[in-house]
Amino acid sequence: MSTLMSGARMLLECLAREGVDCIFGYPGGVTLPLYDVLYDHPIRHVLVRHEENAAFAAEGYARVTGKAGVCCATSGPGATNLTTGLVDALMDSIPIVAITGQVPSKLIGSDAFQEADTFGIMRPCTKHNYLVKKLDDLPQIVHEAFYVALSGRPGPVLVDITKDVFIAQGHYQAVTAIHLPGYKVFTEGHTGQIRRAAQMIQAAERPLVYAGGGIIAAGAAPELRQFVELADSPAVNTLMGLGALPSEHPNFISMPGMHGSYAANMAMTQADLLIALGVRFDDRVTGRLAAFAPHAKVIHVDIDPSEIGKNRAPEVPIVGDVKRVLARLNKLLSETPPAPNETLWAARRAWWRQIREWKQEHPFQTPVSETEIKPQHLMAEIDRISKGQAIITSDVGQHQMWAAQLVRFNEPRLWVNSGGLGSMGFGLPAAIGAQFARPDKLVFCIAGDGGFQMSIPELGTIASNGLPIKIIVMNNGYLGMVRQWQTLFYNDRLSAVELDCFPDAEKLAAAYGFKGRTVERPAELASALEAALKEPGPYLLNVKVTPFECVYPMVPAGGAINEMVLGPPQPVAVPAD
Ligand SMILES: Cc1ncc(C[n+]2csc(CCOP(=O)(O)OP(=O)(O)O)c2C)c(N)n1
Repeated sequence: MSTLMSGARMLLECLAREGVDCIFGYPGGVTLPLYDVLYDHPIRHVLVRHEENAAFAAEGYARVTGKAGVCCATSGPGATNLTTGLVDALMDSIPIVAITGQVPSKLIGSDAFQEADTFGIMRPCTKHNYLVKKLDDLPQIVHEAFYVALSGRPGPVLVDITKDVFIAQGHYQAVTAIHLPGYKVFTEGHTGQIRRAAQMIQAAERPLVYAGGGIIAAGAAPELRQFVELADSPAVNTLMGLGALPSEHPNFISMPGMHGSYAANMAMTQADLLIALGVRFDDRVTGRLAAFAPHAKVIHVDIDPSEIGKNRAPEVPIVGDVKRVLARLNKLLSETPPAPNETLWAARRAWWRQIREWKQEHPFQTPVSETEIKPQHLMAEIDRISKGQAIITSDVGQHQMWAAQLVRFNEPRLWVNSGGLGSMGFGLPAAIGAQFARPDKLVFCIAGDGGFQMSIPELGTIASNGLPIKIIVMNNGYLGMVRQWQTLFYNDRLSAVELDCFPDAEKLAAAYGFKGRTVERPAELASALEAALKEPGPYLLNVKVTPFECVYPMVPAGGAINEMVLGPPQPVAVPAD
């Protein structure tokens, strides 16, 4: 007979069996029984400074490992504070299991102290959620939660547990099967469609692989690499897919979309076959949908059937695990080489030539000034140091786009950013989760001065755990991305975007017991970054950059992606009288 244990201990037993080694959370009244068993349990609990950051940290952990990240909050305000992080995970398909405490079951619906309808609130914020009111249900639900979070298209799952369940005593019953009749995951892909796809790939004159976060979620980077080589196709990686194909791979063009490269957007526009792999035809990628990839037939592979045809109807829809589908496509492509066809080969050569020309004509710009640090210069320096190997978490804004454009990622799960929801305040807590998951890795957090100020309390978490995160604030004195839109589309009427009071970085870091510094001269930048790296502990580097730089290329909202603005308007020469 197994040992008698409380519901709280049983929960930890379930988590341990799921391989959880660390949870990010914040305690409260109804989770007291849980925190009491955490006191001497081998699972590590990381006390963050705000529940939103527990969810973001769990995301950081999940994004760099592929395992489910776990966060925990008390009932009422604790649970509602998790919301942004869970929606963020939902938008980016990140596996999270969120545990919340709920008031005792007999008080539910009585407006009890710190009661909120967490189950109702979280319904549209999660892939699935549960309310546990009976101890006997607990193990089945917790194991199911992990299964749902990790299987198919990953996502956040919430388990709301009443206080009486935490306290009740019972025996852990091993869960031997997960049976969810309404939840089906199709992994294999349709054989006939896969064969058709292979034929179309071999017959295409201007193929283009459009690969996204689904490749990373599926662990399909090796298959993708083999596929682009066998298909002899250039490839773009979306913001969520950076690292899916190494930045230095010869077939890699770069990121497409609103701030994508000229070559990537032109290739999307001119391709005759788009091989869309684990992507969702997001509006930031497609621009004006009616004008997107106008000459292309589309093969769309995705594990989530609801993505197929949502924004663009594909000629070849394939519902399946992109790793398995690519493996089958690779087998077909290598077993049946195309018949010799000189006209087709000439067209392919011309396509590659064209892509090389586009890349050379308009690469991403990295201007360097002698008097001011340009934001692009900062990203180029971070790239030089990280060599495509460091974990880089980013907040949201201009710095995020410049980092995505200019920093190389030669492996999946190095680039950690809030893509779909674009949640400011994400970068620093995500770095905490990433560093806990990968203590062996160099972790940079790149944040704007706006987003960083949303996360300052988490410096406490970093300091108390001695996490050697290198925090780089790209400080332009503004909410830069909003300022850019006001400059370009609202006659430069800068409204509520100036951040005129930023703390002294050295003193701020010192207040938490670690080192920090501000740099503003371009000549100091490289050595300041290197000094930050040499420091064994955390480091806060506040980099003052040119305030009024805009991110280019830019596709104005509603524009087609080939209608890029490539740079700032050039001053018009005034004729002399
Ligand atoms: C929580 C949240 N609030 C507001 C926004 C809207 N927003 C997007 S970018 C941005 C400016 C970010 O400024 P900063 O952090 O300084 O970064 P920068 O753009 O200057 O690099 C704002 C306010 C958002 N994305 N998230």
